Amino acid sequence: MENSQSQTPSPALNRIAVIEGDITRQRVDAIVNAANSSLLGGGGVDGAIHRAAGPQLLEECRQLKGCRTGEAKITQGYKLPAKWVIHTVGPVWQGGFRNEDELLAQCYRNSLALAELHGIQTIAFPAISTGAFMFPIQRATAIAVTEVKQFLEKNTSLEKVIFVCFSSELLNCYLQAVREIIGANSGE
Ligand code: AR6
Repeated sequence: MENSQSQTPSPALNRIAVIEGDITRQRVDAIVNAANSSLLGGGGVDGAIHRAAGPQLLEECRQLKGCRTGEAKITQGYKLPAKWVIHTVGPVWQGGFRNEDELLAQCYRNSLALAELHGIQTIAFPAISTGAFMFPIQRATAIAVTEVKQFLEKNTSLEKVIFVCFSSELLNCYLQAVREIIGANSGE
């Protein structure tokens, strides 16, 4: 029987990559930081980014006067290979009844909008909220892939969005989400 589904490839296809690695090593225009609302550093990916960027990052972050959950702010990357850091604050998982899904989606939307505004062509995301903030991984990766896909369908300036996974479990979740939501396998 003929496949009745549309054969038109999504414009997101080929512009999304999923890799296992350390986001601080990525040679991209911007990396995204899963920060907290103080923007003054912390553990996890936030701590790694501040360590790799050096103390000037904290100095610039101090000027920003914090960031609300779901919003995003941009700084330079200093000693990082990335020129920019986009800091966003994911929601703390509280069982799913505190608007966590929408707030996480906003992190991706607002980070991508800032990237577009700054002419960024390549951007790497960590799995926002899935560490200290305890957002369930499968649910978080589905939201991440959905938001990036929707953004890429309208945007033409972003060339590559990379999901950087800090574990093979996360890598498998992203690959599955990409298969289910975009309909193709993406990876390197
Ligand atoms: N590269 C890529 N991903 C990483 C790296 C790295 N170097 N290090 C950790 N991850 P988390 P959150 C992954 O806890 O849940 C901080 O203290 C990690 O495996 O960094 O949003 C902030 O200051 C996980 O999948 O961020 C906040 O207080 C993902 O990054 C709070 O944690 C996110 O884990 C934010 O919590």
